[in-house]
Amino acid sequence: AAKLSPEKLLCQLRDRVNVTMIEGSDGPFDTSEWQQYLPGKSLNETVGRLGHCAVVSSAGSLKSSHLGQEIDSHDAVLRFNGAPTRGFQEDVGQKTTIRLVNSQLVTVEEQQFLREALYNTGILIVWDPAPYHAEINEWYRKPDYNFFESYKSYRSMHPEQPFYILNPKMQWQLWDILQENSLEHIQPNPPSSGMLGIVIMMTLCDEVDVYEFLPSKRQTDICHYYQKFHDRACTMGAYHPLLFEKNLVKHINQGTDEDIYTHGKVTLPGFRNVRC
Ligand code: NCC
Repeated sequence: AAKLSPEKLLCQLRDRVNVTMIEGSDGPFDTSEWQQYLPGKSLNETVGRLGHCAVVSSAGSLKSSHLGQEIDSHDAVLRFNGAPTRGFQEDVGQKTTIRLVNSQLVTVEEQQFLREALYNTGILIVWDPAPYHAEINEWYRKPDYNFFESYKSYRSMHPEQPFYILNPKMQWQLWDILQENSLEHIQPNPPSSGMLGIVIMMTLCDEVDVYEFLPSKRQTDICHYYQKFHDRACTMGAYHPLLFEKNLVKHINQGTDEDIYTHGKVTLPGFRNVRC
């Protein structure tokens, strides 16, 4: 497979990856029960048109980065899973506009998820690994983690906080593009929360700065900036095709290599600024 030019790749991402949230009119969610739980407003209506956005990976290399002020200067900031800001503002900032969480966290760590104040800020989006190109109905019957009850509990406790379920079709549309643009065979597992979050922000924003997804000179085996846990797989990937995701993001980066080295920063255009 020959690699596409960065311009063509951006067009493929724009035209083939459908970033949508589950709505009350979608298949198994079109019941009167689900209408009570799904947000009334669409994500687009909730966030409006966003200018400059930041995506903050959870990598250990954010430690001692002093990127907090720069990150907070963006109009909107997306963070992942249980990544905290309190106590880490100097390095990661304090603004959280969107938090993307995986279904494992919502299910396995349900007690913390329902209790910790960390999750009460900003807009929540949960995603779950679906079978390859499955219809919503099939996925609904056998989700990877059955997070639906926990989702409903959270919605009952925080009815005013927007909380969306990512349409699972997106992950495989994105995976196909990753595979087509890689020379090797990629394990058939969905992209990481990091890669999904990047593409979500590219649909909402004019421009997206991504921090420490491509590691800077601070690269480390420490998994997260908020934990003392060492594992190389966090940066290189094990279950998720992280290495392939990072190669693709490097390919479409519009910033400089210097920015990657010093800030772990990549700059990507929003899809509305991509001309095909
Ligand atoms: O670790 P995690 O990811 O929450 O990190 C969020 C995203 O940041 C990027 N990252 C992280 C660490 C690192 N050293 N380099 C990075 O580039 C990745 O893009 C990553 O997606 C996930 O993707 O949802 C993941 O979630 C965790 C875990 O479930 C949550 O943190 C909740 O506790 C997974 N870890 C385990 O299951 C043990 C991880 O594999 C993927």
